[in-house]
Amino acid sequence: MFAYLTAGESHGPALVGILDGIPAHLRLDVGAIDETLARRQGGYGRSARMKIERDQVEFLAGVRGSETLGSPIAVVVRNRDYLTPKVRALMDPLLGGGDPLTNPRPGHADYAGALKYRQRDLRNVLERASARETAMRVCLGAICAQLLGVLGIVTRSCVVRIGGVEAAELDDWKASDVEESDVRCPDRDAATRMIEAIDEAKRAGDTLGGQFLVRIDGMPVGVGSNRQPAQRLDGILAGALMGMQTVRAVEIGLGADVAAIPGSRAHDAFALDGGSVVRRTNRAGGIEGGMSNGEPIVVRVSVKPIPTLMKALPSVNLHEQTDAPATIVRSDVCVVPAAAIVAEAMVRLALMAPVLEKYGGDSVEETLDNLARSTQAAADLFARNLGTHVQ
Ligand code: EPS
Repeated sequence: MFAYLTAGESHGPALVGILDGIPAHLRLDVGAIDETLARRQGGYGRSARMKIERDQVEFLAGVRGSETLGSPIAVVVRNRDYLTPKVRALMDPLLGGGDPLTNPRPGHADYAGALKYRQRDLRNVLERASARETAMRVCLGAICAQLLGVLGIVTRSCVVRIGGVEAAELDDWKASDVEESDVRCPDRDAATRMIEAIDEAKRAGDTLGGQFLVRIDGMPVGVGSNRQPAQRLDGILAGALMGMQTVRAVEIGLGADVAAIPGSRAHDAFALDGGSVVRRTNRAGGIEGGMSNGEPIVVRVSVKPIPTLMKALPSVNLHEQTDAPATIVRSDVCVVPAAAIVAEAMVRLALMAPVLEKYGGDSVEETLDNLARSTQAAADLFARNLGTHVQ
């Protein structure tokens, strides 16, 4: 029903993506896709590579006159770095070559990938493992955002920790406060300290990880399913987010904190407010029984410090079988703000299958009709039930 694929090496000619299952008649705002791509390139602590790249989407298929056709969508984002003769000589798909990289970086895909694919040049592993590839995920996710937006489903993120600096607790935040911050943190005081921490890490040749929240508003009740483990919405979201290069932990609602508190403080009591059933808390983070429950979905994601350190970690030269520092390649000091943007994309991509499973539709109009009918039916069901009780 819905699928996507990406391909592309960090320093190859381009990143490409295919998105299959987007209904017909979605009017695309291409400027908004490019803006999202630019957002991923931003954030304090990125590498000099970001001055080279200016990611922009080009459509190859599935779109005509800025509207989706219902056929598979194919897109490309070109790597500007590839235009450099030195990079081209390394990475040309037919003629590329060069001295092998031999010293794996602890924490990176280098070592496991070399053994798995029997590659004597670590470059053949790291080119795909590089987070450059996330530009295409963000591109495809930005297309999905436009369909989800039509359905009223909006995903946002904000950074809440970089290294040892934590932002104040927050339930919600203003998107503009996030956009104005170089580290995508709405707590200004914490943001200043985060930037200082990144500067300090840079001076020390080190890197920093952190944490961000992803929040989905407008999700109708009943997306996802308790039918089978693979259909649970929490599992689907966690799997998608763990599918990012840097992610080490995903928590929903109270997350790991539920382990330490009694049931009386771990759940969200029901109450009646006028004719509506309401919750005063959202400890479950918007998902119960593997299904959306109508509350905002709130996910906390932890990412590791990236593994390329300018003050290289101890490693070995795999060719010479000698001790040697890990390979140093140009790298970022902190990718937490960028990772938050990638996480938004992963969430949007992950939501597509369960949302389309529930509402379906070959055209956006049909999907909207199905959503409206389903929402009305849910409201009617509750009213009828009350009626039956009264009789
Ligand atoms: C990356 C190393 C750096 C980052 C890159 C990810 O690239 P380079 O080696 O070309 O300087 O800038 O991230 C991106 C290119 C990007 O678009 O996010 C790595 O080793 O993972």
